[in-house]
Amino acid sequence: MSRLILVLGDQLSHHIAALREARPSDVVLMAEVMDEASYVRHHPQKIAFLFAAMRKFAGELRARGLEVVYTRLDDPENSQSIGGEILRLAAARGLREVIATEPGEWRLIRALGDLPIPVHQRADDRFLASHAEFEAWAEGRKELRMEWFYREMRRKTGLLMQGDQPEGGQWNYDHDNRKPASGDLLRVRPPFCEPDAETQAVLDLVEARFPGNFGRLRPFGWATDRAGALRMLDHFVRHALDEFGPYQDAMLAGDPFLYHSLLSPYINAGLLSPREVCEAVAQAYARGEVRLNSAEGYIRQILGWREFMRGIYFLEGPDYTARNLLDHRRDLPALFWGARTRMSCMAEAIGQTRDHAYAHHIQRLMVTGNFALLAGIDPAQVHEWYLAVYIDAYEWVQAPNVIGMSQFADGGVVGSKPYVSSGNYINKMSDYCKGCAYKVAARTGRDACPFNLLYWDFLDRHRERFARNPRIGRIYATWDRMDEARRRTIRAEAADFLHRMEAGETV
Ligand code: FAD
Ligand code: DLZ
Ligand code: SF4
Repeated sequence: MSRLILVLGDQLSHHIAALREARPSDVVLMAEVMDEASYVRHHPQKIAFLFAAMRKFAGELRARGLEVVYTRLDDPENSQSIGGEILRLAAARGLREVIATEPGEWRLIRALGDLPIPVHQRADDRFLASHAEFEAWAEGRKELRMEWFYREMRRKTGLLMQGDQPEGGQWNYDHDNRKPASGDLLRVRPPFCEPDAETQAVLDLVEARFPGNFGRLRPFGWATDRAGALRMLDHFVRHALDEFGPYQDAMLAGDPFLYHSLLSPYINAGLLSPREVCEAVAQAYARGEVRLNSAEGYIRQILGWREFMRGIYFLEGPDYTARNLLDHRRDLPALFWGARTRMSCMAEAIGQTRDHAYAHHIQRLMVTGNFALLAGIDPAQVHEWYLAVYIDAYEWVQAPNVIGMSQFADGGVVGSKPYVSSGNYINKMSDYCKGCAYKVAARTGRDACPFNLLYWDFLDRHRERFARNPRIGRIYATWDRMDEARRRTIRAEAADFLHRMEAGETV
């Protein structure tokens, strides 16, 4: 009996569980549908990347002898939902069973489960830790901390291990990292993949169908197939990995990528496997081409953070994205959608997001995320923004990063303290403040850096919650040492800033 094999847009791997089961008589379904392309207003480059990669992957499957039914967005028969396309194909071909790989979002897991046809959702074993392994690790722990989970994963995979000991004697070399960067004319930029005819056709489609979405569609330079993604990996390992560690937290005006890998879109969509990326990095270290603090730092991001975040998303359940521990209610201001701002750090991070559908981790966490948290923005709106604007954004990874790590809306499941800072941190790690209309050294007054005002205002508002936090509580001694008049000024100026921002003034 033939079965329907479902392959979603972020499951573009020949080794994905559902495809491993495919028999010659089965029919593979891939579908471009409006439901997926519009559950948030995705950045045009994100839609174009996925549609182009889906079309090319369908071609590869056919070349391997599989029958693929591929629905294009403009197909007049398109029901515009994954469920609708499953039922349409099943009815047309008399298929009675669906084999799928578990989607990375509760919404779609439920939608598949609710269909009036049996859908067998196989475990997505691209991830190195299964749900059961993560649950077993989390069971009975008072706090879930990435570092402990990461060590388990190092032991499990043997990556950068000498027997049962970590390479070099330590698990983590971050004390050698976190340096600010300076302009370097010799820095090699990531390759730009010139779109071929198939990608051009997708770009035209996206331009016509998603005209109002935030973000520039062109120039579009992402790879859209496995061969291209492998070239990106090779380029990163050769030209950027060695410097990745020291400069992973640095930010520079006009340099959106620094030494970052830009591999997240390919890993998340299935074009690269997390394990092969980690192995390529470990091998470069073994060949003596890159320093240990860079190799370890990079592998920790994938083996540690990426797997940990996915574990949290599935452990915490479908209500996770609705959490709002700090009861933040303010609307996301227009500057997140590109309205002019005088804050040069925000203009840089949001500008490159508009142009490339990309910002690196510290920009997401310590610039835009930090601002949203300090300003008390509704985390559901912050969540929707991040899910929309980044090319690598899928709920399983984006939600724990935003609701948990960045907005502290989950009450400390992901992190033990909120990631907040005044302008000092941004000034230390970037050159943004030099070109800013505000003065980072000014704590109050007309030119005071908004991060300075909002930082103290945030801590003051949430004193009851954070004063006893062992990692942040001591900061209240500094606040208490300020005289009352200064504290009143900070509160009043922060309120004025937020008021002007809400009124749509350029801030
Ligand atoms: P690099 O700096 O080169 O890092 C290497 C790889 O490590 C990445 O490709 C990624 O696979 C992994 N990685 C690093 N940090 C994390 C992390 N915190 N969680 C999961 N994987 C990580 N990552 C996404 O893939 N999708 C998202 O939607 C996403 N949203 C984020 C939102 C916020 C507020 C924050 C703070 C982080 C978010 N991240 C997200 C994590 C991280 O910022 C991106 O993975 C990274 O910037 C991707 O660029 P890169 O490939 O150049 O990463
Ligand atoms: C993100 C996305 C978009 C924009 N479009 C499609 C699509 O048309 N068809 C499809 O199969 N998948 C798409 N995706 C990826 C899904 O939204 C993703 O599989 C789920 O969010 C689960 O991670
Ligand atoms: Fe950002 Fe403040 Fe620095 Fe301006 S002065 S770039 S607002 S941190």
